[in-house]
Amino acid sequence: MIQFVKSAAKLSDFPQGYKEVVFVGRSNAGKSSLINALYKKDLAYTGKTPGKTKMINFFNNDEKYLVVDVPGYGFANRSKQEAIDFGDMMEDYFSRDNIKLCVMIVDCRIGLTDDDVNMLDFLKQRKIRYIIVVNKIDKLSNNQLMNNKHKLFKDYDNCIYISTLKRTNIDILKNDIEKIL
Ligand SMILES: Nc1nc2c(ncn2[C@@H]2O[C@H](COP(=O)(O)OP(=O)(O)OP(=O)(O)O)[C@@H](O)[C@H]2O)c(=O)[nH]1
Ligand SMILES: [Mg+2]
Repeated sequence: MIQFVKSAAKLSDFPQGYKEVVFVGRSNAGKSSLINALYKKDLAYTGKTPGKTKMINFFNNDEKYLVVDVPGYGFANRSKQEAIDFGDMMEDYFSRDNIKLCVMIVDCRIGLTDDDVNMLDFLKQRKIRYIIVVNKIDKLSNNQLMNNKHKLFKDYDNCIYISTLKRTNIDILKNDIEKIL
């Protein structure tokens, strides 16, 4: 069973003692929707407007590991103060050593943004395992998707292509996550 633990914004409030899988990506890429598809309907807040997730949300999966939903980066409407807080919060979050896997969600129509690439560099440097999840494939025809695979994702070999909406490849991804944790 999966259960909400808490929302937190600073180091001293983050839960301790569990392994974690964290879902990162551009605002609106579908992080919270994917968590709901993988674990339980209506667990995390989702929405059409970017910036839905504001704090870091922790969910406990069967006492085995925590599932972590974070706000998206690249959210343009953030105020300056909010942007600073966001940076501090993420820095605090990633300063801990219990993060076993980072699932990066990317929109199949957009590809990896500079923020995504920076994040990947950071993960490699910290030796944190990651999976790149290319989401919203229901929005493209097979031809368009093929094209984007060649154009946008050719440099990234460990991608899994999914649709959260249609549940395409959700079970495969879940299996991959559980294997690592
Ligand atoms: N068509 C389609 N829409 C999707 C898919 N996954 C997510 N969405 C939609 O994308 C929008 C954003 O989803 P969220 O899950 O809230 O995105 P997020 O990455 O958590 O966004 P922030 O919390 O703002 O960082 C919602 O309107 C979702 O319904 C998908 O696979 N296909
Ligand atoms: Mg969200």
